[in-house]
Amino acid sequence: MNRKGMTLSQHLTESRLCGDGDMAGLLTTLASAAKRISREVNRAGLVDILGFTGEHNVQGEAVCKLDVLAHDMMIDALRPSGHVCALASEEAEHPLFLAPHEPRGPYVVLFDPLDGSSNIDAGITIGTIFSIYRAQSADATLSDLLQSGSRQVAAGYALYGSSTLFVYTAGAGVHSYTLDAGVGEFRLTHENLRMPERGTIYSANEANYPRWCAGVQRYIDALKDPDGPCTYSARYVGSLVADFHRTLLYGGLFLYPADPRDAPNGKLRLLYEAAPLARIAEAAGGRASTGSEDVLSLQPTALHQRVPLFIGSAEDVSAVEASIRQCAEPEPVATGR
Ligand code: AHM
Ligand code: MG
Repeated sequence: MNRKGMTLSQHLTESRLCGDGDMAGLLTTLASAAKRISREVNRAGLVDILGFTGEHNVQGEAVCKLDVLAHDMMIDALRPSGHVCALASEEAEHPLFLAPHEPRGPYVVLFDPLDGSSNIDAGITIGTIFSIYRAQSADATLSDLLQSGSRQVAAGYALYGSSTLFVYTAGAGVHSYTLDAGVGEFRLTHENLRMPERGTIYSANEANYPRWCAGVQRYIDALKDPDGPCTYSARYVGSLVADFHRTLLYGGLFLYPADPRDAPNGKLRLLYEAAPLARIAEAAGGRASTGSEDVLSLQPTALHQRVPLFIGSAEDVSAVEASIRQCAEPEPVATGR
């Protein structure tokens, strides 16, 4: 049977996702929210939802009207779904714990409702990233939201670009679906995606280069060395979810290193961005690192914690880690006679 083109619900039924909750139902809920957000993103210029609200979020960033709309749509879809007991959003300072009288399920979901906000008004690709864990009990607490990325039971994203895509992993492979907007269905376009072991693209905001550590600078210099093989190209959308999706398909490295002036702990958020994408990268054969540790091994200490991020093809991530390690090691002392 040609599986390509099957609907998300058909594919979820076939995949027989196991666990003590209705993971297929939760993913369907997230896909429905993505369809609604996609519709708003598509017509954003026609209605008054471009631009800023005038507010700043917990990270001090200016909030866009579409950020708020996407956040509300995610909460409105997930809260009554019966699949979750707690939610956390990059756009909200505090998590939402469902009350006992609300329909509660075994999962907690953390999400970035609209990643790449700075691109919204220019019609450039943006997305929604989500991360799913199992809670200890329906009376979830903050510790259920602060679990290490390795404990994620599923993760994924929706991409609002030239097509609307839905990508997820629930342990067995990474699958990608394209929205057939005419009929309102996500259809399978890539099953069991594998990231190339090495790529030829690096992706970074290179304006920050002067403030990267020597190991990262040296690694990027080597990729551009005119006397080297010069096999790499640079691509940077400025929406993590879009830069990651390209890296997933074509391979290479996305990096957002720490920057002592503007982002001493990195810019990207561990729980809403780095961990879910790390989960997908690893399920597709890639890697994600802070430069010295696997992202999935980190134990979060705060909901809105940031991390440096190096994510992509396994060999590219290991190579930049090696360069960082080398530069951190003390220079060998000359031992002349
Ligand atoms: P956002 O979630 O508020 O949009 O912020 C995160 C975004 C990422 O999508 C992207 O990789 C990064 O910030 C871009 O940062 P910069 O503009 O510094 O290059
Ligand atoms: Mg983001």
